[in-house]
Amino acid sequence: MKRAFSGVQPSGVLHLGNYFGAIKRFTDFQDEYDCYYCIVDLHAITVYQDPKELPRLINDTALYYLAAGLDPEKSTLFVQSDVPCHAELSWMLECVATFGELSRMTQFKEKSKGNESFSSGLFTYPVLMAADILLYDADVVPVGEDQKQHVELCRNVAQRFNSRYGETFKIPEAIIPKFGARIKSLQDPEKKMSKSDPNPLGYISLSDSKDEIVNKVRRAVTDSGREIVYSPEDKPAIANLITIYSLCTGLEFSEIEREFEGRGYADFKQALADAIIEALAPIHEKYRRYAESGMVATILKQGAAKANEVSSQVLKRAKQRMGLSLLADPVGRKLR
Ligand code: ATP
Ligand code: LTN
Repeated sequence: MKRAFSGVQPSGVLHLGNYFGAIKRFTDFQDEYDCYYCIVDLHAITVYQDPKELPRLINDTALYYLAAGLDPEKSTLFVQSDVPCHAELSWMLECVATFGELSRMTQFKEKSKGNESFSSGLFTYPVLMAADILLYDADVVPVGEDQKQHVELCRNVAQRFNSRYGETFKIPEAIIPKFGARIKSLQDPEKKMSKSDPNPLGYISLSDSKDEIVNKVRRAVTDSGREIVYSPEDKPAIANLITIYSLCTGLEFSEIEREFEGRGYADFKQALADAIIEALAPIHEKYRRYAESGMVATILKQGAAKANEVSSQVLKRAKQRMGLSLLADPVGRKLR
């Protein structure tokens, strides 16, 4: 069975972009792939996280993975900091990745912009992400559009490692959805919907109540004119809302245009709010059931045990290739 790996940061409450661009799709891979899904808390601390809040955010992210349909019988769900190999391989790969290639990462440029002081972890963040993926010999990495460049960096670093030290890592491939790979902010269709948006009107979080959803959709920015047509160049705000409506209802863009022909933005927004509420209802229900069951800690513990088992083998291989850890692996011993 081929392997899939992906991760989500526990850096805030998950939103519709995380859901349609990532975690909903994770569940689509469960039957065909051996899946590893990680709550990347070590990535989250590249910007300050309140230590009193972080455990709650980690638990909540796990609950949303499960509520979105992740089946712990089929997929391995775990927390990154419970598996020490991630940090260890990350250091080894930092010695292979170059300063130049890390400096070109758009996410780093965006997140560091205007900040006088940011952590060095924010800069080396993509190397830790490469370690996450490579430790599981992943074939595919389902992510949203914004992570494509990071997966590309992972491929480059893995190839460089392989050519320098001998065949060690499998070269993974990013799987980006055709639609919903970049859901935009409801307040600014130039920006992606983001958990770190200081304005909560920009995103619909998976925990929003019906009233909050109605209010956010009603206040979402629109374009000039009043037609509901999918035209991302001329009408980026409406195109974003149509995309969300399509993802919630399963309707094609042309069907949506036909449904709202001759009707204005107000009608469309009402229907969109209803569609989002309907799409999120089963998630809320499942979230509640998992939260009440108290099963999350056990699921994460079992996940970490499995992840430790798999990743330690790959780490051992990489260390041996690099000539490290002679105590654990005497010279000449074949690991594969
Ligand atoms: P932040 O904006 O605070 O950096 P985030 O909302 O981008 O966080 P991540 O944990 O970094 O969340 O991303 C988790 C997954 O969700 C990734 O695969 C990412 O590509 C995807 N994703 C994030 N935002 C969007 C979006 N607006 N549209 C589609 N996919 C998204
Ligand atoms: N960088 C990603 C989260 C992430 C990830 C990964 C995604 C960390 N490690 C490995 C896929 C595979 C983000 O910010 N969304």
